[in-house]
Amino acid sequence: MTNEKQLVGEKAAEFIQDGMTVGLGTGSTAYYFVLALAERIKNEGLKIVGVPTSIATAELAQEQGITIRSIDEVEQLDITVDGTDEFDDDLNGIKGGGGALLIEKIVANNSQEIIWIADHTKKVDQLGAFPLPVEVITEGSQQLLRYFEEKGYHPTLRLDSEGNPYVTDHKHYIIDLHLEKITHPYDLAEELIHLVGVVEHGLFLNRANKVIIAEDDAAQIITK
Ligand code: ABF
Repeated sequence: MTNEKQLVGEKAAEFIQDGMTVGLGTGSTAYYFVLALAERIKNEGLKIVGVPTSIATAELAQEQGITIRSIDEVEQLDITVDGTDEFDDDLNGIKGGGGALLIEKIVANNSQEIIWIADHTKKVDQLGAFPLPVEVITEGSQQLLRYFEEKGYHPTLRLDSEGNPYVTDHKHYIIDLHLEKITHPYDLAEELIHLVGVVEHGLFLNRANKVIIAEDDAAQIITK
């Protein structure tokens, strides 16, 4: 059985051209993209600047010999390749299962093209089965939990492996909303982003241009 994550990661690396500035995603699928990109850089002498979306990806890219810059050290990105937790037919998605949604969204917002790479389990008819991550500052996070509880959003404060609150690269907490179904994602995104204490949420709406997904052991490209 082909490793779907590897298949789509390697396919995405084929879209990268010499001289590009490339957003490097986070997660176990983006891992394979970074490896495949590093291989192309080595074998073809490509001049690439990578902009990582997390500390973990920055470390991986450096280990692999990829030149990296922060988002503020580059003008604009040509392509960002990233994983996703869910995506629907409109190529709207939920991201942030890996805790990197804030920089992922900043990098995505500054990219000409966004390609998501996903195994077949990520394609859904309707967003929401995957808990929606909401990145919040630590101060007031209990108040936000109560607010989401009262709204019936079934919130949980994300914990780390030791049972302590999970802390993002930028020292925030994440509240996951177990909504099951998200019927009006644009309305929900609008509500969340205006709550005091919310830094960002994992609804990535109208951003991805392509999704590369593995189907029958082959990489399929879905475009909007
Ligand atoms: C990342 O890709 C995160 O936003 C998302 O959680 C992750 C998907 O993880 P994986 O590729 O490991 O399934 O961008």
